[in-house]
Amino acid sequence: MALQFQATLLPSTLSVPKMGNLGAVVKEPAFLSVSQKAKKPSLVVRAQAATTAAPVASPGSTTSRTDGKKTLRQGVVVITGASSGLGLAAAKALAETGKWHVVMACRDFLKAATAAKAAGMAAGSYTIMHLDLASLDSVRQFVENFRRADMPLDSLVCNAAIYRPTARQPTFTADGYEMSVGVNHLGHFLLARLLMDDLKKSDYPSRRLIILGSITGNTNTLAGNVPPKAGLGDLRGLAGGLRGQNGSAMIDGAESFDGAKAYKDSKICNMLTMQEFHRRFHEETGITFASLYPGCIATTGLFREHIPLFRLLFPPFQRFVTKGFVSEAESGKRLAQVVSDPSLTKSGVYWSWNKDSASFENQLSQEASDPEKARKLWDISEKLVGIV
Ligand code: LMG
Ligand code: NDP
Ligand code: PMR
Repeated sequence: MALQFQATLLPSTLSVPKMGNLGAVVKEPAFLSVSQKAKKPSLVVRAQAATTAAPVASPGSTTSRTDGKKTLRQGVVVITGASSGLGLAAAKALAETGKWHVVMACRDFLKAATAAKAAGMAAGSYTIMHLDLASLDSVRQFVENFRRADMPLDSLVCNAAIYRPTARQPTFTADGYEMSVGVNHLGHFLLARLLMDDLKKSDYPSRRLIILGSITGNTNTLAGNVPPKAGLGDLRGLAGGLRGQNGSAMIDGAESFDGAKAYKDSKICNMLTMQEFHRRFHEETGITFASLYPGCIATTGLFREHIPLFRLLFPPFQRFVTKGFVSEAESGKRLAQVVSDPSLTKSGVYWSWNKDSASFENQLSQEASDPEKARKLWDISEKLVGIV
């Protein structure tokens, strides 16, 4: 019944998904998911029924070969912030292997659809679902929608981020938390906590939860010593709710807001969170938890709020002076490796790459590997996102 309803509304270029309980998907009005095959995404959104075209081997089902051997089914990976930069490049790299169906979890639906198409991602190799990490309601809604789509979850990549280097005043998420930490850490913290149940259920041989870190959050490096330096202090600002007015918008409780520091602090939170997940869940679940510094991808949208002179000089500076520059395509391959390379199954690791683009286990700074701080961060974050 629901199926027929959809068929009459969707353009003929859309095919019906073959990955589970479609009826449940169709019933949900807020479900924003579009197939790349849709020629007119707006029509699809209005129809409120679109989901992905069927992947070649439908995710979730183990395909049998004629010789009787079982083939590994297509994995399903959710990547947040896959509408640009690293997330888009990794989505493309993974989708191109044919081994992965990519769920692009993005706040700007049409931007994501356009970006995927412009990147040349094959129709049917991905699904776009709405996720705004600046709203905890949206995070919960995303999880509900993802479950309704009836796909397994084999890997989750917490990649989205914002960086507000020139902001003099804090801005706040829907829940009233300072935006950089709210989006980069708290939104992802809730998402990852909720989706742990789904990762646990997956029968995929190597399930992974990956959270992006960065060199600039690590003060054991030169880059991490460029002012303003990251530092969470005793987390008093976070414990106070990062509200700004009658307290601090900064995690360490500092009086004045510093957008660049807030971003770097959020990256420490990302790296601490990965390790705390590892300590709490790896042994019990076998899930691999990892973080990484993919290199300096100086051309991405991350620097969109920086002054034009910075945006002009930063790429050549990184390319020729620090030599830490990496292209979006190369960084995408690196992240794809952390998602799917059979040799990168070690949990609790912060991956980096050397000049020959070979991965290695990197050392985190003292603060970014402090287990006591990680536990405290976990407890406070649970309260802030409403998990008790
Ligand atoms: C802040 O300024 C802003 O105030 C803030 O709003 C925010 O935007 C933030 O991180 C973002 O930046 C940073 C500012 C301060 O840095 C600059 O942008 C200055 C640029 C000066 C350029 C000179 C470089 C010369 C190279 C020429 C190449 C041309 C291209 C230039 C392009 C520039 C793009 C960046 O920075 C400073 O205060 C300058 C001091 C920086 C020194 C940092 C190094 C400290 C090293 C300490 C050593 C510690 C030892 C660590 C041990 C490691 C062991 C492995
Ligand atoms: P981009 O700005 O290109 O990509 C960030 C993505 O996050 C975009 O898709 C953006 O969506 C999305 N996003 C931002 N806010 C939200 C939100 N509220 N809800 C959902 N999605 C959101 O940056 P990068 O690709 O450079 O960054 C990706 C990751 O890599 C980040 O975690 C960053 O910290 C990390 N990293 C980047 C480095 C670099 O040199 N660039 C170095 C080290 C780490 P939209 O397209 O709608 O804006
Ligand atoms: Mg940094 C020595 C190597 C090195 C590397 C690998 C980076 C990466 N940076 C390095 C050095 C320097 N940077 C030096 C010497 C300076 C002073 C001139 C410098 C400056 C600088 C600025 C102003 N760098 C920056 C900024 C930013 O605004 C970026 C930032 O901090 O974003 C939070 C940034 C970065 N440098 C990097 C990387 C990877 C970034 C940005 C992205 C990130 O950490 O996610």
